[in-house]
Amino acid sequence: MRKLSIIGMPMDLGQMRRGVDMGPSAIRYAGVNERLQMLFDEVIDLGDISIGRPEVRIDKESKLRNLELIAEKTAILADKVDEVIQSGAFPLVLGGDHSIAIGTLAGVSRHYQNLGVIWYDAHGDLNTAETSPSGNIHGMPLAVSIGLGHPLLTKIGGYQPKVKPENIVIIGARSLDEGERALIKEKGIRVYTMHEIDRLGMTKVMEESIQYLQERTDGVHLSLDLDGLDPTDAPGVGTPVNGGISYRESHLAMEMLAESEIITSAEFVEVNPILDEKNKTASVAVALMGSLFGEKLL
Ligand code: 4U7
Ligand code: MN
Ligand code: MN
Ligand code: MN
Repeated sequence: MRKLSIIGMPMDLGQMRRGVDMGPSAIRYAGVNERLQMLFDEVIDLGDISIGRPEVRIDKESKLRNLELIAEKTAILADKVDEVIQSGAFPLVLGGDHSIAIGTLAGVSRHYQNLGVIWYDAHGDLNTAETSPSGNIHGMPLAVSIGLGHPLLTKIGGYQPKVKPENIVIIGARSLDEGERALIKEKGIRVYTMHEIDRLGMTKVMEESIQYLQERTDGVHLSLDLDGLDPTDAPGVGTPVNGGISYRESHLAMEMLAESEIITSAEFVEVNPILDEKNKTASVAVALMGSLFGEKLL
């Protein structure tokens, strides 16, 4: 029996633009439940994790903005994701800004010796307080997952790291900060930038990524930041970068992941309905989920 559980994580504390906390609503409004019900024996929408933060923010100058609240809320998400996996269902998390991945990965990685991660994103999200140009924690979750960053974040769940650098594949990168580039080289993280996607084509990029992860991991988490796509296809994101992955290429990538059957958990993040055009970005997210979970054209 194939089961899927949906968890909404309406958190916007990892960055400074309002609206990404409405991502889970926008994705539900775009029909995620209906779409995925066709593909699973059972889809359970667990609703949203309560963030309940006050409107006023205080630490505007911080190098780790909203650190304590993010640590508290992502730890709750980690336990929820853990519960879902224990129940035998596939966990699908709806963001929220990308800092939520700190929690998702903390929950998922308890269940795997050698968790793999596909980080589909215009950015590396490999900053620490020392390298971040913004102090926004949504630019740090991948660093946190390999054990780099503030202990309040790296130690969620009581152990670290959650993922080994060599088990990570970044796809779609085109905006990397200096410290992130250095870290990628130092740790040997596999990255397919837009250059490789243009040059090799998405088919080859996905074939290589899937083979690479199949050889060394026992489960693979897909962390899909909608800004990995080109802003013409996914305009409702807080940190758009031109020259991104196309809608079709993204579908192909999801279809190849479906065929490979390597994905064991997923999250779709950074959907911001306030910045969007008629819920286009949430609709793209739902369409990509369809392909990821095995929807066929024919
Ligand atoms: B996202 C940035 F400086 N790197 O750290 C930073 F360019 O989750 C952007 O990928 C981070 O959307 C973007 O603030 C985080 C910046
Ligand atoms: Mn991004
Ligand atoms: Mn991101
Ligand atoms: Mn973003």
